[in-house]
Amino acid sequence: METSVTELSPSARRVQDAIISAGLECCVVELPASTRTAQEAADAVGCGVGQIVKSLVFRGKQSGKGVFVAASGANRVNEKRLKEYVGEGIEKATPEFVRETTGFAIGGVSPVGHLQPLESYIDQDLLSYDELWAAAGTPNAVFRLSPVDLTHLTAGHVVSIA
Ligand code: 5CA
Repeated sequence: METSVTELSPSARRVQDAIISAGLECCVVELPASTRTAQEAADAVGCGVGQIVKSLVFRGKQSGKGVFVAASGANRVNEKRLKEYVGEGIEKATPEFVRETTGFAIGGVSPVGHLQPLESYIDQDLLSYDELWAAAGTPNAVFRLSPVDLTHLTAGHVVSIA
């Protein structure tokens, strides 16, 4: 029998599987509207831009390691502060490095389901909301989560980073 449930695209499926593996019940949804930017995602789900989890990747200048930051959509990451937390100079990742480490293309980078384990930081401002929304692998896939879910999924250090 036909149902209205359509399959998730492969990247969104990878995120959904990672959520399930972590023991959480958040559901990835693929929307008709673009969720490529934090503002578009907020408009699409009807929340404030501050409740959008911006998934950013940086690269350690000396070690070359990937550093993941989950920031509030309302904030700009203070790179000087991030450098102090990481303990070395950092630079914004290239789109190629983002894909290599997370497996996602910019605009759909999720906080979960990365190809490589990344040292992770969480913007403390995200903890002031009951409900957050994060990208789920594609520029129109998102999932709703709580701040506790986010800390669980990323094992990130909660820091002041705005
Ligand atoms: N899907 C939405 C939110 S649910 C989303 O992915 N938004 S985002 O803000 O998390 O991702 C876009 C981010 O990717 C931008 O804030 C920016 O920091 C980063 N980005 C955009 N273009 C580039 C680029 N050319 N190189 C590196 N990073 C980029």
